[in-house]
Amino acid sequence: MIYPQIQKNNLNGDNVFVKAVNLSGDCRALAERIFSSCNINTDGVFDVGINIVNSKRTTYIDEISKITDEKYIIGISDNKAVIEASCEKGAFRALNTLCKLIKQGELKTGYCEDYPLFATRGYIEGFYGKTWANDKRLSVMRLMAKNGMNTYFYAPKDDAYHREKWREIYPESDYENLRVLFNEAKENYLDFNWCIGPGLTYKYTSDEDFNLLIEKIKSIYNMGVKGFGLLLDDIPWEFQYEDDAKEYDSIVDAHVALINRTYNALKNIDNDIKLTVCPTQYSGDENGYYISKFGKGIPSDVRMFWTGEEICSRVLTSRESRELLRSTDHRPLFWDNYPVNDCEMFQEMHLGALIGRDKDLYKHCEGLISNVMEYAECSKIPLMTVADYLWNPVSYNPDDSLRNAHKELLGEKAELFGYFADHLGVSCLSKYSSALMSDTLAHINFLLSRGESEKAVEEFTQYNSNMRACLEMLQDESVPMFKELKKWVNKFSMCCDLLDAILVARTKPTQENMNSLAVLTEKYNSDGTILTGFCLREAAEKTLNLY
Ligand code: LTM
Repeated sequence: MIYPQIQKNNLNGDNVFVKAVNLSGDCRALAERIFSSCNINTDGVFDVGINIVNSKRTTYIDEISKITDEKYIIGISDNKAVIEASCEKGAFRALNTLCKLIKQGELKTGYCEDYPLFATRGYIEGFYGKTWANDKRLSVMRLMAKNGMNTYFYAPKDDAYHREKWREIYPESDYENLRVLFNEAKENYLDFNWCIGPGLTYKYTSDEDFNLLIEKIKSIYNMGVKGFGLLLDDIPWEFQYEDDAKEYDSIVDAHVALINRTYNALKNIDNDIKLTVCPTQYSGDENGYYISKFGKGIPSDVRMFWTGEEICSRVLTSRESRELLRSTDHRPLFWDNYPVNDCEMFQEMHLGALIGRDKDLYKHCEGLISNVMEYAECSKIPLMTVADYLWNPVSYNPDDSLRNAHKELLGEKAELFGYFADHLGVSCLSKYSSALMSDTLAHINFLLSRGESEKAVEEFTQYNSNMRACLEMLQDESVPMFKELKKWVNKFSMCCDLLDAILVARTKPTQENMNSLAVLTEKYNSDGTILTGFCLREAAEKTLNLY
């Protein structure tokens, strides 16, 4: 199985083994680039032909009654693959799929038709905390494009030039970094959106501030960017200046006026510019005065962010999307605050798969943009599941998607990594974690209840030893993801010590062993880093009938 899952997959004939390909037809340079990035040579005999055909077959999605430029069709016979798409973007998606099928040895004769169900699928660097280094940014971009995302938002809260110093033009080196990023996005068919958050100090009645805002946006436009975000989240609800309070009845009127003025100025610069905005009320009651007036007051083609019922929402529903549309005349562009782990979530590490988003959400929203963690390498895991959901939400299976993400990112280390990742599922999506550990303990409990104490101890010993092997593997800081996980690995190490001590106390319940268990429990509990959703000692002690 390849991920994201193909919509209509009839590639179910004979196996086709391909070592190298021979390119023909359209988009040769693109095909060359994709195959070489997957280490597949293009001096082989298996013919890959690309036909750019703009027809209903290659553009129309029945499920949403819409045209897309991302659809593609692949036909495979024993000596060739024929790709049909309406443009390079569709061909890009098809080539990535073909590469995955070849690399995973899953290429079979037959036919497939594929397209995304969510129109806008992407991620936003919108967190508080240390901003990502540019090489990390490029690496995440490439990965997410390969997995079918099509949109990127640049909005790091701790980029001073995005918020506090919004009036100032970027220094040369930061500007160059942005240019590199923008070019990478283009190469990977990601819509690049640069965002500005002036609301901490913006004076709504000041022409000078307005001109500075447009000048700043223009400086980014000059490198070719056409997607912009005006973010009014996390700013005061009160006016900062008396003149503003005199001019406007309420803050929402000032926001609507600013957005309309910005929209008109940008459209005068270039009609192709796309604007996305984030209201100050971006979650909660869809029928509130602010959000209703906000949505109804801004142009219909301005996209509006919405984080759901809460800032970090457990669920995102079609019901609330419909309600928001009724109240604001805008379908939400979901700013999904998962996997972000900033502010009060800083002790959590969000490695679980995306869950709790309605399967038919794509019918009622503009799309979904996932807010990432300060930890770029770790973000790749949940982001891959987001990408799978957004491409094919109907077939999306969180467990399978997560397993695939581990395999893709960690290769042969994936299986052992599962013993650690098992405990990093506590987030706004779920209070529970450690499913593998729960299952193991439940089985041990079952064995004990049948009097099979030796077998139970054996099983617990095996589990602890797998945890230890995993811990050993995680010490390897040459793996960039493991380096980011240091704080949680440290807690995991305490967890391993604790589990061993529980086992020792079970087999030799001496006072000394009991005391040592108490010390380790205290150490584990006094560390604020969050690992697992339940009390370890209690669960294990209960299981082993220690007392
Ligand atoms: O969610 C929005 C629109 N804004 C901020 C984010 O920048 C922040 O990362 C998340 C999570 O703390 N919460 C917000 O309110």
